[in-house]
Formats: sequence, structure tokens, C-alpha cells
Amino acid sequence: MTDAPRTIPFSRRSALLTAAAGLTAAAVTTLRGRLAFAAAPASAPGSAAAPTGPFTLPALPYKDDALAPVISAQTIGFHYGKHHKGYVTKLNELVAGTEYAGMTLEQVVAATTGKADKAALFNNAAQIWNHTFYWHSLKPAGAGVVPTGRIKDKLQSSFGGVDEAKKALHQAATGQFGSGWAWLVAAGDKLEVVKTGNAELPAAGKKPLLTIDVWEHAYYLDYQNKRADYVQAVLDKLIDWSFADKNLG
Ligand code: MN3
Repeated sequence: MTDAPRTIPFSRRSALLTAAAGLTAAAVTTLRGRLAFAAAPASAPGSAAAPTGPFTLPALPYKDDALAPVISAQTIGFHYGKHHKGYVTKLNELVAGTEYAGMTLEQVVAATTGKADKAALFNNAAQIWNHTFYWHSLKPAGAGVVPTGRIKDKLQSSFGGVDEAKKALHQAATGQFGSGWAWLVAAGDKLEVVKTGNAELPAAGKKPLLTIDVWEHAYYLDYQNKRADYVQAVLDKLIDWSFADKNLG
């Protein structure tokens, strides 16, 4: 689960989601393909085994101990190896034999957003996407913690500086009641911080630049109930501003 390419055009996601109601030609570009997901293995005819495709678990962009001590290998083992993987397994079960089996991950998210009767599909598809985006929002210690270039300028003009942007992210991450996500997003020319509950993504028109997972499974083994300490450590030592910069497009 190492050596995945880091350059991932997540930045097109919002446009895809916005356009996705009609599944436009642009939306047909598969997130699977762009993430270099493995091809679905062929299942034996008549096999009663649980479906193993079409969705697969994307590789972690670093080794499972690369974020330690901020995020331990044990946390990654559960968070990536059990939770993230579990969403993939569940989604494959849910789409088996349905129209969703032929869709990209982004298309499943777009087709099920806001539909109460499709909540299970949405939750599992969105959680796969969110987690992949989260892993890429982090970088082994020291590598991306000082923003430069366009993202630095935009943090300055939108928040008044990097520290202020980090404070806004910290506030969103600790202020989210229960499970959810804190996001840095681009809304037109400005950057904003938003929080979402459970598997929800930022609203259409707000392009995700980076995210912090604030579900308890993201930090409880390392920080127990101290979500604020986890968020501060991530912001100070792991957050990858260069990923946000790439996602500006
Ligand atoms: Mn999580």
C-alpha cells in the first residue's frame, strides 16, 4: 500500500458532482481510472462469495507507519485496513446486480446524494471518496506543513494568514458535533472552511482542497477523547498544503 502516484486530479470532483445529475461526458471519466484502482477481478461463475468489485480500495500514498507518531500505524491499520476497506466491501455488496455497478464512484455519490432511500449507497460511496481524499491531505511529518505559492497567497487573502486558516480548520473540526469532516474548500476566488456530518461532502460549488476526518475512529486509539489535540497535531505536522494547492486547479 505504498508508492501510489500522489498527483490525483481530485480538483475536478466538484464540477463532476455538479454536472452529475445527467452523468455528462465529463463525468464518465472514472475516479477509479484516475486513481489507478485495480481492475475488478473476475468472479467464478456461480460463485456465492461476496462481490469483490467493481470498487477497490485505493492504495495508501505512504507506508502505514509514515504518519507516526501523530497518527500511529495501529490507527492506520484500523482506519484504512478496516474502516476504509469496509466501505468498499459494503458498497460492492450494495451495487451488485444494480445500475450502480456500472458507475464510477463519483457517479454513485452524485446519483445518491440527498436521496433518503439511497442513503446506504451514498454513505458507503462517499466515505470511500472522503477517506481517499483524507489520506492524500496528509503527508509524512515535515513535508508539506508550510504552504507556499498560490495556496499561501489565498490563505492570506481569505483568512488573513496561515495561522488564521489553521484556527478556522481547528474550530470546524472540533465544533463538528459527532462524526464528520472539516474541509478547506474553494468557493469562487475565496477559500472557506466548512464542516460536514457523517459521510456528507461540501455543498456543490465548494471545491474540496483538503479534509480532516473527525470520526472517532480517526483518533481514538492515539488521542482517546482529545479530538482537539489530534486536530492540532495534524494541522501542525501532517497537513499537506501542496495537495490543496494542486486542487485549486
Ligand atoms: Mn474515517
